[in-house]
Amino acid sequence: MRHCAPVALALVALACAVDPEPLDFDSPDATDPTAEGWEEVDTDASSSDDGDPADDGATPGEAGTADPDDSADGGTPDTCGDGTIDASEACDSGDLGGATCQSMGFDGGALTCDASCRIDTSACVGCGNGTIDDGEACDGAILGGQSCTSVGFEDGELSCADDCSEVITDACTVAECGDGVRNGDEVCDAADVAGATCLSLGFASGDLTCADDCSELDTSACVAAVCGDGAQNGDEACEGDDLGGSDCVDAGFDDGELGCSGDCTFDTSACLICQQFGEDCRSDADCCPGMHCDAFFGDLCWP
Ligand SMILES: [Ca+2]
Ligand SMILES: [Ca+2]
Ligand SMILES: [Ca+2]
Ligand SMILES: [Ca+2]
Repeated sequence: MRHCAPVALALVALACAVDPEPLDFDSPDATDPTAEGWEEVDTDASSSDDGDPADDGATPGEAGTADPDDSADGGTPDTCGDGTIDASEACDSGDLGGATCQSMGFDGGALTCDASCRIDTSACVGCGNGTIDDGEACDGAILGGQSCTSVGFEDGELSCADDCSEVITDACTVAECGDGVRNGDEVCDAADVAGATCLSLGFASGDLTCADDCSELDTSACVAAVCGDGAQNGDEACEGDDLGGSDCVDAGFDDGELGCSGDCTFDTSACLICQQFGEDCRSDADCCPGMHCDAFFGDLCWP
């Protein structure tokens, strides 16, 4: 008997003296490896012995009878893996102390005991196991890829019902024109004009706003670009000295001075088609300003 070995001699005597007790395990009830069996054993252990030495058969249930004795001794360390549920253990190996997935609140599945003698519900099936089982809409934080937006809302936090039967949309929000946030099908909402400005829309200045029904941007307060307002804006290529950063090369020429006409289009009359540094030439006139046609270098434009 395992429980006899580790205890002190005197205790061995006691334990062994008590051993005959498990007679009860021979009865139909006692063969049940359930919590009831435990209680019976306790009672047995405290009662005097029946004087039945024939009952030393080492069944798993019987091994369990040693634990109450051990804890009473206070001298035997609990050992996870010995098949006996000690005081500090919720289970041991195949002995789950009568617990089942159902008793742990699940619908079914296989309850097991982990290597640290703790109940392992990972193979249980039902609400709360962190897996969406058949018949469940979700399970805890596991929403199966669903979100407020996927179920028809615009924003917010989707959650799962306590019984896993459905997702909870209480914290989801709907798009509403006037809430100041561009959501749903809205083009804009109040001051949220999707990053656009009067300038980005081709106007000279002004404040861009949003239509009351959020369906479109309101440019009524934008100031139209006018050729003559002193700035290159709107569809204008240029205005006055404001060439919008362009030069003759941008306009397709080799060099020269780009200008702006009175109608805000480019004036390229001072732009030049000419040979640039290192290009062939026949006379100085072929070369762009600042260079001459150098015979020494084989008739190439040269500074
Ligand atoms: Ca144990
Ligand atoms: Ca589940
Ligand atoms: Ca809105
Ligand atoms: Ca202008």
